[in-house]
Amino acid sequence: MSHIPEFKNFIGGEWVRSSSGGTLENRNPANRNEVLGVFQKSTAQDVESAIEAACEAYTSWRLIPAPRRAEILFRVGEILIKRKEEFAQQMTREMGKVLNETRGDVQEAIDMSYFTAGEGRRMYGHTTPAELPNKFAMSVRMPLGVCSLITPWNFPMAIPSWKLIPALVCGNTVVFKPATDTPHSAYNLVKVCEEAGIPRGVVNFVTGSGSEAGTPMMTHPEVKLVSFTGSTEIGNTVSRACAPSFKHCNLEMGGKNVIIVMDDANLDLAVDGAIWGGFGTSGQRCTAASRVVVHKKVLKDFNERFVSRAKLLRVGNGLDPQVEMGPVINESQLKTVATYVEIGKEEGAKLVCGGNRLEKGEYSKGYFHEPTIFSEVDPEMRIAQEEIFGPVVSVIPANNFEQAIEIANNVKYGLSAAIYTQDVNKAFVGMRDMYTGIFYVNASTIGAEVHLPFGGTKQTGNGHREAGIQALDIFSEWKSIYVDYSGKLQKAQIDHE
Ligand code: UN1
Repeated sequence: MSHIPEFKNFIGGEWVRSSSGGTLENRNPANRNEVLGVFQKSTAQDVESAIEAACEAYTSWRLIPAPRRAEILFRVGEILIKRKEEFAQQMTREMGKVLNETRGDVQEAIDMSYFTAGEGRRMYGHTTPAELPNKFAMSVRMPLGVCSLITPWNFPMAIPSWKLIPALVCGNTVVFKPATDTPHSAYNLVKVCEEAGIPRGVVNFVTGSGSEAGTPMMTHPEVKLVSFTGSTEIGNTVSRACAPSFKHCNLEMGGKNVIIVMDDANLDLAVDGAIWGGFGTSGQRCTAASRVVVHKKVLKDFNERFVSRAKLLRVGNGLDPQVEMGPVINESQLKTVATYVEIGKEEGAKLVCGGNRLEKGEYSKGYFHEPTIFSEVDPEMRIAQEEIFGPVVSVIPANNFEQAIEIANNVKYGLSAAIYTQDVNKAFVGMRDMYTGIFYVNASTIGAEVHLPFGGTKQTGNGHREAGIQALDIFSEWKSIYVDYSGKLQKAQIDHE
């Protein structure tokens, strides 16, 4: 048996074992017999130590000028570039998505490092005239303190970077707990932070399950903010845990994203978009296009092309350059997909592609599922309403544009939506009327860029936006400052004559 490496927690600048003495295996979802490493099975006590270390480091980190903090973060980007291929390979091994996509994931962390490092020299506040003579008024951003970062497995380096890098540039310190399925990519990012010269205790890293270790991340009095990406269900728990002590909490949760295909659409392009949006990352993106609302005039044509393309998709181990779709993350996710396929059938939707787990030959050791398409889906069906997070797409017919928009909006989530049309007027109505945080014209629902705000409406989020300069609003608080240099008592609103 080959040697299985052990990875430790990172607390106060030291790589340490969990106080539980236990470890968790990290396995390859394309081959569950392959153990990639063992990671610490952390306890609440480990998390508390991490919070204390973060708290101590905060006293000096917040005083380092933001441009200096940003220089270190720029170095994070430089190191990530050098190690992009290695990290992408390791990411494909630990979570299955194809190499091109894991390269993109690492690239997203690089983009975030460079973009946010620039903010170190901006982080603009305002100066504004005061209403009284010889008085100066301005607003500045200040850090919050210790931030808890809880991240998912589908973008195991990109999403942590969306939280970590802006948190640090603003002067916060962090305790970071990645998803149990993807500790290795998170470890790689933390290791890079150490190598880039981030001081001890500024970034603390604990692995393990949320139910065993997560509570202090949401309840400890020194934690000022919890930043969470994951399911709406767990987001609800996080939100409730934060409420009694009024901790800030930013939540990025589920989606039921939609592509609208109008009768004047370039159908080849629309099919490309539906394939990429529906089956990229095996449908395991918050932004995945799990619904396609198609104008009835082009429905038959669209369905034929969409199904024939989906049937050609090569499913397999993401390390193989020929493969277009990898496995899903784990057994439980595979069961969820199978359950929704059954629900779709029972609801009377027409299964026109896939529908089965792949189990034979090269698939026997992994969590593989066929690209699956239901047509003739009623917008009220559960498969058209609930997030599946797997390679299952529902095609929903629409009689006209207005109905398409109505169907598209009629879900409890509001992350991403897209329209394929050649009609500029319809494109603009879509931009205005789709109540989502992200909207695409003639492009699929996935592939947001780091310098624009990312997040959604309704049950997708709680009003925040990550990425862009908007992320600074999550990781800092405003302070308004008045300097009175009149040498006498001046009363705002009252000394008005
Ligand atoms: C997610 O699925 O949680 O826009 C994030 C996209 C990617 C990020 C997805 N850049 O699809």
